[in-house]
Amino acid sequence: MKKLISVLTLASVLTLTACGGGGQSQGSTEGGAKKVSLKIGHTLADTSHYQKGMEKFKELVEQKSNGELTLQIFPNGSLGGERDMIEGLNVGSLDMVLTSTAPMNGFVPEISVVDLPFLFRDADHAHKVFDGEIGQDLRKKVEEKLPSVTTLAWWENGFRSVTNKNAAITKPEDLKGIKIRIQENPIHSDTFKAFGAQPTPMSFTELFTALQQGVIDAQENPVPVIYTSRFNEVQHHLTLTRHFYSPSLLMVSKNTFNGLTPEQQKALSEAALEAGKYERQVVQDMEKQYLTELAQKGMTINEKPDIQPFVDAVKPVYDKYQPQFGDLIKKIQDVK
Ligand code: EAX
Repeated sequence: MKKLISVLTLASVLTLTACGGGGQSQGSTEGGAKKVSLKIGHTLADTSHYQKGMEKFKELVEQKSNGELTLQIFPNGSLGGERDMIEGLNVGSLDMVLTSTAPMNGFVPEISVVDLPFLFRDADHAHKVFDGEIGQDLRKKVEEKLPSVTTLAWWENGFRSVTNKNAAITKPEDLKGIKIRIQENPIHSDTFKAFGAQPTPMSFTELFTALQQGVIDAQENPVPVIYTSRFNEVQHHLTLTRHFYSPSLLMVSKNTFNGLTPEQQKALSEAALEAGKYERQVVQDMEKQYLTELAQKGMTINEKPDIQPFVDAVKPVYDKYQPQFGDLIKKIQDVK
């Protein structure tokens, strides 16, 4: 099995290499400047919030660079799962990636403080954290641990909630023995073990098939992901646990970034920040719209579960990770 995994990982990195990093020149603009096309990958559907944010990012990048820069967007995990793409960025075989933070744990353990359950009160609290000093410090930490990566902006995946195939989840005990797919992250694993579930770490690219084949019973993701990845076709119950806030980080390979002119770097950085604000609004809009549509498509939705028993159940998770993250946990909680 180990041999198969290493062959598959090698194949993913080679695929990324074939796509090439460092930007690809695409002739010249009318003014004679070299045009550069940048490849950017993500795992979600081409109708998702990530995709909408990237289409806005592309529009802004072209506008701010006077046509010198453009993006080629690769959705649906076509360049691999998030860990593969982070690896590709790190080895310079991919220009840019938008990834949630959970799979980054293996590269930058410090960032996983944000993956603690029930850490963020609401989206406003999360945005204040990531747009402030803490968010900047976390970006610096990523760049220290991944020296061949430049971070551009915090975007958003959203608050993650649980879906299950056969029965509604109303209290932690309902998760006892349930095989639930989680992202590759130890805090996520400890959280669902604390609920009594059997967490199965898995790349997003394998998730729909695993649900369809019954290899796993349940999964957890934000509402826009559940809708645009059609999980309602293989999951019948949604409970708005909103147990993790899932931020996303937009990153560019340093090799690519350093190959741009200062004006192009400014255009890319400004566009990333502006598109991130737009993408966050898309998440909020999609959450409202898609909850209604998921119910219309036949999902049973528990919109107001009693969260306190879930919060009480994860106290041992905080006890375990407090020594690793120290007062940063309280700093995040105290952001008003
Ligand atoms: O970042 O793996 C997941 O469940 C994530 O929500 C997805 O890849 C988007």
